[in-house]
Amino acid sequence: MSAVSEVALAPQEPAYDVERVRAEFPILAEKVHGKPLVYLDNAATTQKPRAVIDALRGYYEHTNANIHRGVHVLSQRATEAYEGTRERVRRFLNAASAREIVFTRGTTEAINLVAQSYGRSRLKAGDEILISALEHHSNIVPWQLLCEQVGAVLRVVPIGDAGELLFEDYEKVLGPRTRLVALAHVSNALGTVLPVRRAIELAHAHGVPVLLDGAQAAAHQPVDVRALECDFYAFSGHKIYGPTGIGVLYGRRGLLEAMPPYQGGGDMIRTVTFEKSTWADIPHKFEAGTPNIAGTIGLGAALEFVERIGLEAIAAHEAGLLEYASGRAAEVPGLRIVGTAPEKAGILSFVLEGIHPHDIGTILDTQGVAVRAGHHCAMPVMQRFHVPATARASFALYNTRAEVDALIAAIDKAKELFG
Ligand code: 7TS
Repeated sequence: MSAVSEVALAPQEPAYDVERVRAEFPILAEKVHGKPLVYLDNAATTQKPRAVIDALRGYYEHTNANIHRGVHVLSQRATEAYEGTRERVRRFLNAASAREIVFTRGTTEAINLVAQSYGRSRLKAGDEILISALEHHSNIVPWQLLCEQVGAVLRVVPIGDAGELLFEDYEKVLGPRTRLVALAHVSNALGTVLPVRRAIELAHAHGVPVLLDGAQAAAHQPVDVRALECDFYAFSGHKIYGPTGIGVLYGRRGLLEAMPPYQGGGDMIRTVTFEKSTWADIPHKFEAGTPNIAGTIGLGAALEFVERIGLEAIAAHEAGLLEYASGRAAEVPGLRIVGTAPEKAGILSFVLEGIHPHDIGTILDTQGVAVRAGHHCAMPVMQRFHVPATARASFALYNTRAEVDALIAAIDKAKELFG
């Protein structure tokens, strides 16, 4: 067969089949207050596909054992599955080596690890850590703790009225005392996608390493740590259709090797005597104690699931939803969208004139629509926009335009009730 006819006979790339995707998530069939569940709180956590639920069940039914220590079959199976997931994460992030992948409890623990290991061993009084004004608390507070411990200074790059990073200010704040830059890849409160590639380039020109908080990015766009050239990248399993209690820290090999352990205990040592202990190689040096083995295997299943659908396709689907939702929301009198940066991920934060966001959240719930209402663990963002809180709809690969319509109908209902 000639190459030409092969192309001609190749099946059409199937369009994104959201109903098929939805069928993989048992929870989406739930009713809430007698109404079909419309789950739009995906930035808080995502629902789990059958593949992940089955992987967890399969692990406990056929594999369960501790890893890295048993000579018996189950322990070998568990170790293979655990380390196999590390390799899968490496591929997912396009890291150079599986040794650069550290399993943590989540994004929060990954950032604390970098602050306490890298930061505490390298930063001194007067050194500066640079973050942005749109960070989640977990990319603020660990640095504040570090600053208290070593006398370093936290510098904050402001954001504009659309929720965009003010890059000129970033260039100004980045200075001779900057020792580390820590930025969200995507803002959880506003949806802003930060210009991280440019930010990294500039930081590196100053010899400053960069940590990216990828909690809101990893499930919604392809992430390539080598193309980004970031030094650390953190994300959470539960926001990418995997279990809670498992997350990832990617760190450049040279940096991780030079860093002291974060926690001490079993599995992270090479030798122990009462006088002195020595450490295992990376990444085990950073994985003290029995890890979340089941969660890791569940994360592996989640990444496989996401890769099967494809992050490009997911990103396109969610961009379509955001565009549709933003258009519909703009038509609602009294509704103000908070976060209108030109580069946005599928997050729609809003306030309604005369109705507190918590009341919006409660009324939406009565209609089966789950959103988050509050400060989204980003209090400085609320202060920046002079709101106590926002209501936030956040989209995932299984959401539909009909669900956006349900959201808008529920908002109309809230307005009706509050007159
Ligand atoms: N960074 C960002 C940008 C986040 O959105 C979150 C969680 C975290 C870090 C922390 O992740 P964890 O898995 O370690 O808790 N964000 C949210 C949210 O927006 N609503 O609930 C949790």
